[in-house]
Amino acid sequence: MSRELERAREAIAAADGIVVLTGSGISAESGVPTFRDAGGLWRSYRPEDLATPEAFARAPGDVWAWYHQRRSQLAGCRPNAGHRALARLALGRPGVTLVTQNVDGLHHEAARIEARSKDPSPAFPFELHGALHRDRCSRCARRTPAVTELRGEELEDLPRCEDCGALLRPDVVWFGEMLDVDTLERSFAAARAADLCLVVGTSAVVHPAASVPFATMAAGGRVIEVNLERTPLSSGAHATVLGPASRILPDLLSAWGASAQDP
Ligand code: BV8
Ligand code: ZN
Repeated sequence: MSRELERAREAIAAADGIVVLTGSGISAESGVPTFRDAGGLWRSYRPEDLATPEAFARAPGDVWAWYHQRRSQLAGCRPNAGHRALARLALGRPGVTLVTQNVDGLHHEAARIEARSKDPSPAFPFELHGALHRDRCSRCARRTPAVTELRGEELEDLPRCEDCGALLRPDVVWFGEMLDVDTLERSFAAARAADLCLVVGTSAVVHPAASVPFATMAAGGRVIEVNLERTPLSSGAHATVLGPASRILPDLLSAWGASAQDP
Protein backbone atom coordinates (compact mmCIF):
# COMPACT_ATOMS: atom_id res chain seq x y z
CA MET A 1 0.00 0.00 0.00
CA SER A 2 1.38 3.47 -0.88
CA ARG A 3 2.47 5.66 2.03
CA GLU A 4 -0.05 8.34 0.95
CA LEU A 5 -2.89 5.79 0.91
CA GLU A 6 -1.87 4.60 4.38
CA ARG A 7 -1.77 8.19 5.74
CA ALA A 8 -5.17 8.81 4.16
CA ARG A 9 -6.67 5.65 5.69
CA GLU A 10 -5.31 6.53 9.15
CA ALA A 11 -6.76 10.05 8.93
CA ILE A 12 -10.20 8.73 7.93
CA ALA A 13 -10.20 6.16 10.74
CA ALA A 14 -9.28 8.89 13.26
CA ALA A 15 -11.79 11.46 12.02
CA ASP A 16 -14.99 12.40 13.83
CA GLY A 17 -16.70 14.57 11.23
CA ILE A 18 -15.95 14.08 7.53
CA VAL A 19 -16.99 16.39 4.71
CA VAL A 20 -16.49 15.05 1.18
CA LEU A 21 -16.18 17.39 -1.84
CA THR A 22 -16.41 15.83 -5.29
CA GLY A 23 -15.95 17.18 -8.79
CA SER A 24 -16.41 15.83 -12.28
CA GLY A 25 -13.40 13.50 -11.94
CA ILE A 26 -15.38 11.04 -9.81
CA SER A 27 -17.87 10.60 -12.66
CA ALA A 28 -15.25 10.35 -15.44
CA GLU A 29 -15.17 6.53 -15.24
CA SER A 30 -18.96 6.45 -15.50
CA GLY A 31 -18.56 8.06 -18.92
CA VAL A 32 -19.50 11.62 -17.89
CA PRO A 33 -17.08 14.12 -19.51
CA THR A 34 -15.01 16.28 -17.17
CA PHE A 35 -14.57 20.00 -17.80
CA ARG A 36 -10.90 20.91 -17.91
CA ASP A 37 -9.16 17.62 -18.68
CA ALA A 38 -7.92 16.86 -22.16
CA GLY A 39 -11.16 16.03 -23.98
CA GLY A 40 -13.16 17.77 -21.24
CA LEU A 41 -16.25 19.80 -22.06
CA TRP A 42 -14.47 23.13 -21.82
CA ARG A 43 -11.93 21.94 -24.40
CA SER A 44 -14.61 22.06 -27.11
CA TYR A 45 -16.75 24.89 -25.76
CA ARG A 46 -15.98 28.16 -23.93
CA PRO A 47 -17.87 28.32 -20.61
CA GLU A 48 -18.71 31.95 -21.36
CA ASP A 49 -20.51 30.80 -24.51
CA LEU A 50 -22.77 28.28 -22.86
CA ALA A 51 -22.82 28.26 -19.05
CA THR A 52 -23.72 31.88 -18.20
CA PRO A 53 -27.01 33.85 -17.93
CA GLU A 54 -25.68 36.17 -20.64
CA ALA A 55 -25.25 33.21 -23.01
CA PHE A 56 -28.82 32.09 -22.25
CA ALA A 57 -30.18 35.60 -22.91
CA ARG A 58 -28.14 35.87 -26.13
CA ALA A 59 -28.65 32.37 -27.59
CA PRO A 60 -31.07 30.24 -25.54
CA GLY A 61 -31.36 27.69 -28.35
CA ASP A 62 -27.59 27.00 -28.30
CA VAL A 63 -27.61 26.61 -24.53
CA TRP A 64 -30.62 24.27 -24.65
CA ALA A 65 -29.02 22.18 -27.41
CA TRP A 66 -25.82 21.76 -25.36
CA TYR A 67 -27.60 20.75 -22.17
CA HIS A 68 -29.97 18.45 -24.07
CA GLN A 69 -26.91 16.74 -25.59
CA ARG A 70 -25.34 16.37 -22.13
CA ARG A 71 -28.57 14.93 -20.74
CA SER A 72 -28.70 12.36 -23.56
CA GLN A 73 -25.07 11.45 -22.82
CA LEU A 74 -25.84 11.08 -19.11
CA ALA A 75 -28.86 8.79 -19.72
CA GLY A 76 -26.56 5.77 -20.18
CA CYS A 77 -24.23 6.53 -17.25
CA ARG A 78 -24.31 4.61 -13.97
CA PRO A 79 -22.59 5.22 -10.64
CA ASN A 80 -19.10 3.65 -10.54
CA ALA A 81 -17.32 1.93 -7.64
CA GLY A 82 -16.07 5.31 -6.41
CA HIS A 83 -19.59 6.74 -6.05
CA ARG A 84 -20.71 3.56 -4.30
CA ALA A 85 -17.80 3.49 -1.88
CA LEU A 86 -18.65 7.07 -0.83
CA ALA A 87 -22.32 6.11 -0.48
CA ARG A 88 -21.39 3.23 1.83
CA LEU A 89 -19.19 5.56 3.90
CA ALA A 90 -22.06 8.07 4.26
CA LEU A 91 -24.58 5.33 5.05
CA GLY A 92 -22.18 3.34 7.24
CA ARG A 93 -21.09 5.90 9.81
CA PRO A 94 -22.44 9.12 11.33
CA GLY A 95 -20.95 12.53 10.70
CA VAL A 96 -20.36 12.30 6.93
CA THR A 97 -21.58 15.12 4.65
CA LEU A 98 -21.17 14.76 0.91
CA VAL A 99 -20.96 17.99 -1.10
CA THR A 100 -20.74 17.77 -4.87
CA GLN A 101 -20.09 20.22 -7.70
CA ASN A 102 -21.50 17.67 -10.11
CA VAL A 103 -24.96 17.96 -11.65
CA ASP A 104 -25.16 14.33 -12.84
CA GLY A 105 -27.16 12.85 -9.93
CA LEU A 106 -24.85 9.80 -9.69
CA HIS A 107 -24.16 10.17 -5.95
CA HIS A 108 -27.87 10.03 -5.19
CA GLU A 109 -28.31 7.00 -7.41
CA ALA A 110 -25.32 5.27 -5.75
CA ALA A 111 -26.89 5.86 -2.30
CA ARG A 112 -30.20 4.46 -3.52
CA ILE A 113 -28.40 1.30 -4.76
CA GLU A 114 -26.29 0.89 -1.60
CA ALA A 115 -29.11 1.69 0.82
CA ARG A 116 -31.35 -0.81 -0.98
CA SER A 117 -34.09 1.69 -0.15
CA LYS A 118 -36.34 3.52 -2.53
CA ASP A 119 -34.76 6.88 -1.79
CA PRO A 120 -31.89 7.97 0.50
CA SER A 121 -32.15 11.18 2.50
CA PRO A 122 -32.95 14.09 0.17
CA ALA A 123 -29.99 15.97 1.71
CA PHE A 124 -27.61 13.46 0.16
CA PRO A 125 -25.61 14.94 -1.45
CA PHE A 126 -25.57 18.71 -1.20
CA GLU A 127 -25.58 19.70 -4.88
CA LEU A 128 -23.77 23.05 -4.99
CA HIS A 129 -24.23 23.55 -8.75
CA GLY A 130 -27.75 22.14 -9.13
CA ALA A 131 -28.97 19.12 -11.05
CA LEU A 132 -29.17 18.31 -14.75
CA HIS A 133 -32.29 16.15 -14.23
CA ARG A 134 -34.35 19.20 -13.25
CA ASP A 135 -35.56 22.31 -15.13
CA ARG A 136 -36.30 25.67 -13.55
CA CYS A 137 -38.49 28.51 -14.79
CA SER A 138 -36.35 31.53 -15.71
CA ARG A 139 -39.01 33.83 -14.22
CA CYS A 140 -40.99 32.17 -11.40
CA ALA A 141 -38.28 29.60 -10.49
CA ARG A 142 -40.82 26.72 -10.52
CA ARG A 143 -38.83 23.45 -10.60
CA THR A 144 -39.92 20.50 -12.75
CA PRO A 145 -38.34 17.25 -13.97
CA ALA A 146 -36.12 17.80 -17.04
CA VAL A 147 -38.00 17.91 -20.34
CA THR A 148 -37.30 14.72 -22.28
CA GLU A 149 -37.35 16.19 -25.77
CA LEU A 150 -36.28 19.38 -27.49
CA ARG A 151 -38.54 20.25 -30.46
CA GLY A 152 -35.96 22.61 -32.00
CA GLU A 153 -33.55 25.44 -31.17
CA GLU A 154 -35.67 28.36 -32.34
CA LEU A 155 -37.16 30.52 -29.57
CA GLU A 156 -40.68 29.28 -30.32
CA ASP A 157 -39.55 25.65 -29.94
CA LEU A 158 -37.91 26.04 -26.52
CA PRO A 159 -39.56 24.63 -23.36
CA ARG A 160 -41.74 27.05 -21.38
CA CYS A 161 -43.17 27.19 -17.87
CA GLU A 162 -46.72 25.86 -17.59
CA ASP A 163 -47.46 28.40 -14.85
CA CYS A 164 -46.18 31.69 -16.27
CA GLY A 165 -45.12 30.92 -19.84
CA ALA A 166 -41.50 32.08 -19.42
CA LEU A 167 -38.58 30.06 -20.81
CA LEU A 168 -37.45 27.07 -18.79
CA ARG A 169 -33.72 26.53 -18.20
CA PRO A 170 -31.69 23.62 -16.78
CA ASP A 171 -31.70 23.83 -12.97
CA VAL A 172 -27.91 24.30 -12.74
CA VAL A 173 -25.77 27.22 -11.46
CA TRP A 174 -24.04 29.13 -14.26
CA PHE A 175 -20.87 31.23 -14.00
CA GLY A 176 -21.65 34.58 -12.40
CA GLU A 177 -24.75 33.16 -10.67
CA MET A 178 -25.15 32.84 -6.92
CA LEU A 179 -25.41 29.35 -5.53
CA ASP A 180 -28.41 28.26 -3.45
CA VAL A 181 -27.75 30.02 -0.14
CA ASP A 182 -29.14 27.28 2.11
CA THR A 183 -27.09 24.55 0.36
CA LEU A 184 -23.99 26.72 0.49
CA GLU A 185 -24.40 27.58 4.17
CA ARG A 186 -25.06 23.96 5.18
CA SER A 187 -22.04 22.78 3.15
CA PHE A 188 -19.68 25.31 4.74
CA ALA A 189 -21.09 24.66 8.23
CA ALA A 190 -20.30 20.97 7.71
CA ALA A 191 -16.82 21.86 6.41
CA ARG A 192 -16.06 24.03 9.48
CA ALA A 193 -17.36 21.32 11.84
CA ALA A 194 -15.42 18.51 10.15
CA ASP A 195 -11.94 17.46 11.18
CA LEU A 196 -11.36 15.90 7.78
CA CYS A 197 -12.21 16.96 4.21
CA LEU A 198 -11.91 14.25 1.55
CA VAL A 199 -11.61 15.89 -1.90
CA VAL A 200 -12.18 13.68 -4.94
CA GLY A 201 -11.81 14.47 -8.64
CA THR A 202 -11.78 18.25 -8.76
CA SER A 203 -9.30 20.71 -10.23
CA ALA A 204 -10.23 22.97 -7.27
CA VAL A 205 -10.46 26.13 -9.41
CA VAL A 206 -14.21 26.94 -9.26
CA HIS A 207 -15.33 29.05 -6.30
CA PRO A 208 -17.01 29.14 -3.86
CA ALA A 209 -17.01 25.26 -4.05
CA ALA A 210 -13.20 25.08 -4.09
CA SER A 211 -13.13 26.95 -0.74
CA VAL A 212 -14.86 24.06 1.10
CA PRO A 213 -11.57 22.23 1.94
CA PHE A 214 -9.98 25.50 3.05
CA ALA A 215 -12.86 26.00 5.52
CA THR A 216 -12.01 22.65 7.11
CA MET A 217 -8.30 23.52 7.24
CA ALA A 218 -9.02 26.99 8.70
CA ALA A 219 -10.93 25.25 11.50
CA GLY A 220 -7.93 23.02 12.24
CA GLY A 221 -8.98 20.01 10.15
CA ARG A 222 -7.03 18.03 7.57
CA VAL A 223 -7.51 17.51 3.82
CA ILE A 224 -7.07 14.28 1.89
CA GLU A 225 -7.14 14.42 -1.89
CA VAL A 226 -7.85 11.69 -4.47
CA ASN A 227 -7.04 12.76 -8.02
CA LEU A 228 -5.13 11.75 -11.15
CA GLU A 229 -2.96 14.84 -10.77
CA ARG A 230 -1.85 17.33 -8.12
CA THR A 231 -4.02 20.45 -7.74
CA PRO A 232 -3.86 23.80 -5.85
CA LEU A 233 -5.00 21.82 -2.78
CA SER A 234 -2.12 19.33 -2.84
CA SER A 235 0.51 21.48 -1.14
CA GLY A 236 -1.68 21.87 1.97
CA ALA A 237 -3.15 18.37 1.95
CA HIS A 238 -2.32 15.80 4.65
CA ALA A 239 -2.22 13.17 1.86
CA THR A 240 -2.68 13.21 -1.91
CA VAL A 241 -3.50 9.77 -3.31
CA LEU A 242 -2.92 9.73 -7.06
CA GLY A 243 -5.03 7.33 -9.11
CA PRO A 244 -8.52 6.81 -10.53
CA ALA A 245 -11.28 7.36 -7.96
CA SER A 246 -13.12 4.15 -8.85
CA ARG A 247 -10.02 2.14 -7.84
CA ILE A 248 -8.70 4.26 -4.94
CA LEU A 249 -11.96 4.89 -3.04
CA PRO A 250 -13.09 1.24 -2.55
CA ASP A 251 -9.58 0.53 -1.22
CA LEU A 252 -9.42 3.68 0.92
CA LEU A 253 -12.91 3.11 2.37
CA SER A 254 -12.87 -0.71 2.56
CA ALA A 255 -13.72 -0.51 6.28
CA TRP A 256 -17.26 0.33 5.14
CA GLY A 257 -17.78 -2.80 3.10
CA ALA A 258 -17.17 -4.03 -0.43
CA SER A 259 -19.36 -3.09 -3.34
CA ALA A 260 -22.68 -4.91 -3.45
CA GLN A 261 -23.41 -6.63 -6.76
CA ASP A 262 -25.47 -4.65 -9.23
CA PRO A 263 -29.13 -5.01 -8.19
C1 BV8 B 1 -20.27 32.99 -8.28
C2 BV8 B 1 -22.64 23.87 -13.48
C3 BV8 B 1 -20.86 35.16 -7.56
C4 BV8 B 1 -23.16 24.05 -14.84
C5 BV8 B 1 -20.52 25.00 -13.09
C6 BV8 B 1 -11.61 34.60 -10.34
C7 BV8 B 1 -11.18 33.93 -9.20
C8 BV8 B 1 -12.04 33.16 -8.43
C9 BV8 B 1 -13.38 33.04 -8.80
C10 BV8 B 1 -13.79 33.68 -9.92
C11 BV8 B 1 -12.94 34.46 -10.70
N1 BV8 B 1 -13.65 34.94 -11.73
C12 BV8 B 1 -14.93 34.51 -11.64
C13 BV8 B 1 -15.04 33.76 -10.52
C14 BV8 B 1 -16.24 33.12 -10.01
C15 BV8 B 1 -16.51 31.83 -10.75
C16 BV8 B 1 -15.29 30.93 -10.80
O1 BV8 B 1 -14.95 30.29 -9.83
N2 BV8 B 1 -14.61 30.91 -11.96
C17 BV8 B 1 -13.40 30.11 -12.06
C18 BV8 B 1 -13.46 29.26 -13.34
C19 BV8 B 1 -12.21 31.06 -12.08
N3 BV8 B 1 -17.55 31.19 -9.98
C20 BV8 B 1 -18.83 31.46 -10.25
O2 BV8 B 1 -19.20 32.15 -11.18
C21 BV8 B 1 -19.84 30.88 -9.28
N4 BV8 B 1 -20.74 31.90 -8.88
O3 BV8 B 1 -19.13 33.18 -7.99
O4 BV8 B 1 -21.27 33.90 -8.08
C22 BV8 B 1 -22.07 35.89 -7.17
C23 BV8 B 1 -22.18 36.35 -5.87
C24 BV8 B 1 -23.29 37.06 -5.51
C25 BV8 B 1 -24.31 37.29 -6.43
C26 BV8 B 1 -24.19 36.80 -7.74
C27 BV8 B 1 -23.07 36.09 -8.12
C28 BV8 B 1 -20.64 29.77 -9.95
C29 BV8 B 1 -19.75 28.62 -10.34
C30 BV8 B 1 -20.59 27.45 -10.85
C31 BV8 B 1 -20.43 27.32 -12.33
N5 BV8 B 1 -21.12 26.11 -12.78
N6 BV8 B 1 -21.18 23.93 -13.52
C32 BV8 B 1 -22.78 22.92 -15.75
O5 BV8 B 1 -22.35 21.85 -15.27
O6 BV8 B 1 -22.94 23.12 -16.95
S1 BV8 B 1 -18.86 24.90 -12.89
C33 BV8 B 1 -18.18 23.43 -13.42
O7 BV8 B 1 -16.84 23.42 -12.88
C34 BV8 B 1 -18.81 22.17 -12.87
O8 BV8 B 1 -19.78 22.36 -11.88
C35 BV8 B 1 -17.64 21.45 -12.25
O9 BV8 B 1 -18.00 20.59 -11.26
C36 BV8 B 1 -16.90 22.60 -11.74
C37 BV8 B 1 -15.50 22.34 -11.25
O10 BV8 B 1 -14.84 21.57 -12.22
P1 BV8 B 1 -14.31 20.12 -11.74
O11 BV8 B 1 -15.48 19.36 -11.21
O12 BV8 B 1 -13.17 20.31 -10.83
O13 BV8 B 1 -13.90 19.46 -13.12
P2 BV8 B 1 -12.51 19.66 -13.89
O14 BV8 B 1 -12.66 19.05 -15.23
O15 BV8 B 1 -12.08 21.09 -13.74
O16 BV8 B 1 -11.46 18.78 -13.04
C38 BV8 B 1 -11.61 17.37 -13.01
C39 BV8 B 1 -10.55 16.86 -12.05
O17 BV8 B 1 -10.76 15.47 -11.86
C40 BV8 B 1 -9.13 17.04 -12.57
O18 BV8 B 1 -8.29 17.47 -11.52
C41 BV8 B 1 -8.74 15.62 -13.04
O19 BV8 B 1 -7.36 15.36 -12.84
C42 BV8 B 1 -9.55 14.77 -12.08
N7 BV8 B 1 -9.92 13.44 -12.60
C43 BV8 B 1 -10.26 13.12 -13.87
N8 BV8 B 1 -10.56 11.79 -13.93
C44 BV8 B 1 -10.41 11.30 -12.67
C45 BV8 B 1 -10.00 12.35 -11.82
N9 BV8 B 1 -9.75 12.17 -10.50
C46 BV8 B 1 -9.91 10.92 -10.01
N10 BV8 B 1 -10.30 9.86 -10.75
C47 BV8 B 1 -10.54 10.01 -12.09
N11 BV8 B 1 -10.92 8.94 -12.82
ZN1 ZN C 1 -42.78 30.24 -14.45
